[in-house]
Amino acid sequence: MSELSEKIKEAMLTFDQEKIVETIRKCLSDGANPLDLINAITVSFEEIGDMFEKGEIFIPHLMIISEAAKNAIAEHIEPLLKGNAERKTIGRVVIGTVAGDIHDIGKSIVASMLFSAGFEVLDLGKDVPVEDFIKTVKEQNPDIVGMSAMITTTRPMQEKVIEALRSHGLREKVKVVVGGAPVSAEWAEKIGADGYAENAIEAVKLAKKLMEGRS
Ligand code: B12
Repeated sequence: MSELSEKIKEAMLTFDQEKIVETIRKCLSDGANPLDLINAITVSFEEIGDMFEKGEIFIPHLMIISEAAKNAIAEHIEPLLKGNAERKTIGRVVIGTVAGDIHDIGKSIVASMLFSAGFEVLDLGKDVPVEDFIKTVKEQNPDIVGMSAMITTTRPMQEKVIEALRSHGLREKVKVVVGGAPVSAEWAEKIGADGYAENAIEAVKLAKKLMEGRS
């Protein structure tokens, strides 16, 4: 674990929201690069997730930590990413966390990074029903649909959306990218997605690559 992730994990384990937000803010004012900071937060969350799995911490703890991290990202990190954005739209993305799944921190980071890379991003939020993905694709005609799933039991919803795109005759019109903790390149291939990305930086690279050849 890097020094940055250690620092953030330590703050997270105080379960003090102000302390968590302040630590993240301070890392930035001490010169941490926003992208490194996002990576460090992700690594800290992995450790926190392991502690949760072992029964060392519980849902209320996770909720306190995730709310603080979300606030810190929205208030202090995202403005930096968006501020750097050179606004020329290179494609339109619809993104959301699949039905039954309320994890949205990673999805929102991916959405912000895509925005800052020049994509127009329509974020449908979390717990998004299959029909909402379909309706939005019909109405907004995006280039890419991105789906996040964080639980093994919600992962199959990504496949359901792809099946629904197919049955509505929309599958050939959009590229589909998937991500989230239980998602892998193998899974993406199995369900017929066009790509998988492990993190937000890779997600941007993937989205740009998928735009090649689209008009
Ligand atoms: C925070 C958290 C919560 C918070 C979520 C708050 C929020 N607003 O998001 C709360 C407390 C609400 C929560 C609830 C639950 N959680 Co939870 N949670 C986590 C935790 C600790 C961190 C997730 C996180 O935000 N990580 C930080 C972000 C930055 O990383 P990320 O999400 O992975 O996103 C990155 C990549 O995955 C990728 N990515 C993400 N989405 C997308 C989308 C696309 C298109 C692409 C290309 C890439 C991409 O890029 C992102 C940025 O780099 C994880 C542990 C873990 N290892 O992930 C457990 C974890 C996901 N939760 C888990 C569980 C079990 C639950 C609950 C079912 C618990 C319960 N019994 O109620 C509930 C689920 C409720 C529901 N119906 O959704 C399990 C899932 C286990 C499994 N294999 O299925 C995990 C893995 C913990 C564990 N080890 O047991 N949780």
